[in-house]
Amino acid sequence: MERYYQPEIEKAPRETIVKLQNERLVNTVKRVYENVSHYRKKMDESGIKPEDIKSIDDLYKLPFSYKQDLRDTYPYGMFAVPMKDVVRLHASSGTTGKQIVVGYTENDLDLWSDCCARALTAAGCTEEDKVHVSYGYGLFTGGLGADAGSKKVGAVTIPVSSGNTQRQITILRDFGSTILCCTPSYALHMAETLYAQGYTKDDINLKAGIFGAEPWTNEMRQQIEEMLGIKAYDIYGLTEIIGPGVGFECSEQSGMHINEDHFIVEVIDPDTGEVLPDGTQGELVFTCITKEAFPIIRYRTRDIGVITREKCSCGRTLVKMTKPRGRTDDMLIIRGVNVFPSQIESVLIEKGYTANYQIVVDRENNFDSIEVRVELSPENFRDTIKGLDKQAKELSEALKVVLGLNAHVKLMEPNSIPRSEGKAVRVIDKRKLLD
Ligand code: DLL
Repeated sequence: MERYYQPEIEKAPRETIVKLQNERLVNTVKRVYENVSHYRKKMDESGIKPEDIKSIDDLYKLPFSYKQDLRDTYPYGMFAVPMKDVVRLHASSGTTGKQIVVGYTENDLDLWSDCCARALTAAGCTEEDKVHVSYGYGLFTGGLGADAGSKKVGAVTIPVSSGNTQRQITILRDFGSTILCCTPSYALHMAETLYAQGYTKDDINLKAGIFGAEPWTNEMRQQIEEMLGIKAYDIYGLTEIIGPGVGFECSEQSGMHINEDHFIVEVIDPDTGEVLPDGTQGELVFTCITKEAFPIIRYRTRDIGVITREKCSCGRTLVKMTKPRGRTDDMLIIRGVNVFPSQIESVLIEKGYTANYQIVVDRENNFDSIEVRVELSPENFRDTIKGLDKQAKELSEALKVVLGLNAHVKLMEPNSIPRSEGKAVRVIDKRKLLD
């Protein structure tokens, strides 16, 4: 039996959703124009006044927002309420060293937990369940987002956070977790650790998992489902919009319903910015229409996908998006952490290395690894092994500060990284992440 957390919205007739979206968009645009100088300036430059936006049909007239805007206004320049009304901050990687920061009011946290509660409920979660959250807690939105959704549903929340896989397995077994929330690669890693310890799916009590924050294939879904004896559901989101729960999968497991009463989705041609018809592949763009502290307008996610309004067997009428099919930029997601090659490059240059480097990403035993190969120049070459080891360690530590990840550093002899005649090949991603 299909469960809904807010059936009045999730199964609402199209007209109801459009009416909500129209009202909410008009209000949001007015609010950001009045309260955020960044939007006022951008709208003035494009000759758009809030009164020009009368319904969602006018959305295309508004200027896009980009990650760069968050950097330019860092840290709080795009907040639409005074700081006294902000009760939480989250952050995620920017394209260089600095993180991008987003804020939430009490109401924002509440609607975010509703979005996550819809996702959990669609995966079968009730107040009888024990939700094991292994997304990281902290500035990353995964942990606290899933946690808040579980609290709303009234389930037992087990806030394990990420890491220490042995301990995760002990908790899964001893506490009888029934729903697992983590990245799909970590779910597989946990499954393998479980079997390596001599257990099987019969030794745990899981029935479902809600996995996202990184791309994963349907083959991976099958593997996870078989090993853990569960149904594995996808969940999509990004810090700039709210965190997890922008979209979530239902029993049909064929794409994610977007919480359209809070976020308007558009698909655009990434080159021209033109809005594309439903069913066409393009870049996903979201507009927040209910958030108070950080209501971003027409945010270019860089995620490539397709949306469809075909009837879904689950009964929900909310529009569906496919699994993201890649990105229009070079962002990598490693163990759920967003990494831009430019962040690595800035560290290398700051530490006096040349820009001759290569990033090799791999996945072994469902655990992502990242190796940064960097060429030494005659000036920074130390000719003792001890000296080289020390140098590699120092660089790895500097990278960890910026990326929040352990990267293996391999120092290479001068001129040993292949030069390309065209664009430099900086990233070698050996993982197979797309179907
Ligand atoms: O990853 C939020 C999240 C947490 C989503 C937990 C789901 C579960 P960011 O760190 O800002 O936020 O990364 C956002 O991750 O633009 C996508 O490229 C990618 N991404 C998120 N969910 C999925 C998914 C969180 N289900 C970026 N499939 C997004 C593929 C995903 N990619």
